[in-house]
Amino acid sequence: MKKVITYGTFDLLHYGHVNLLQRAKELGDYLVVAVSTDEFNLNKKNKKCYFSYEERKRLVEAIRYVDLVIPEEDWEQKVNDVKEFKIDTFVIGDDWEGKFDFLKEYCEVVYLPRTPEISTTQIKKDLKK
Ligand code: C2G
Repeated sequence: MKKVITYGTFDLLHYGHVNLLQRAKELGDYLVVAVSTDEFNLNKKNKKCYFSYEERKRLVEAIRYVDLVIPEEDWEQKVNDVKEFKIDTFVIGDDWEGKFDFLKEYCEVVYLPRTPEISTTQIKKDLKK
C-alpha cells in the first residue's frame, strides 16, 4: 500500500484544498493529512483561523480522498511522521516549492501546482466588500 502525507491549515475549506487532496490521493492508496492545530497556527504560522482545529479536522475527515487526519503541532514533526506512518510520498502545493526537500532522504517529495484563483485570504477580502 502506497502511503501519502500532506500538511495544511485548511481553514475556510475550499475547492483549491480539495483539488490538492484529490491529486495527493492519486499518488498512492492511503492519504494522511496533518491539519495545523490552533496553537501552531497562532504561534508559528501567524494564521488566525475562522474554524477551530476540531472543526477543520471534521471537515477534512469528511473529504472522500482523506484516510486519516492527524494534528500538525510544529514545523519539526515531518520526519517523525514519515517514519511513524511509513509514508512513501510527501506532497504539498508548489507555494512551498523546495522548502521540504530535506524529506527526500526519507520519502518521495512532490510539489503540486496550486489552484491559482482561490485562497482563504481572497475569500475573507471578498466577504468584506
Ligand atoms: N492549496 C492549493 N490551492 C489553493 C490553496 C491552497 O493547492 N488555492 C494547497 C496548499 O498549497 C497546501 C494545501 O492546499 O498544500 C493547504 O493549504 P493551507 O491550508 O494554506 O496550508 P499552509 O498554510 O500552506 O500549511 O507544514 C506545512 C504547512 O502546514 C502548510
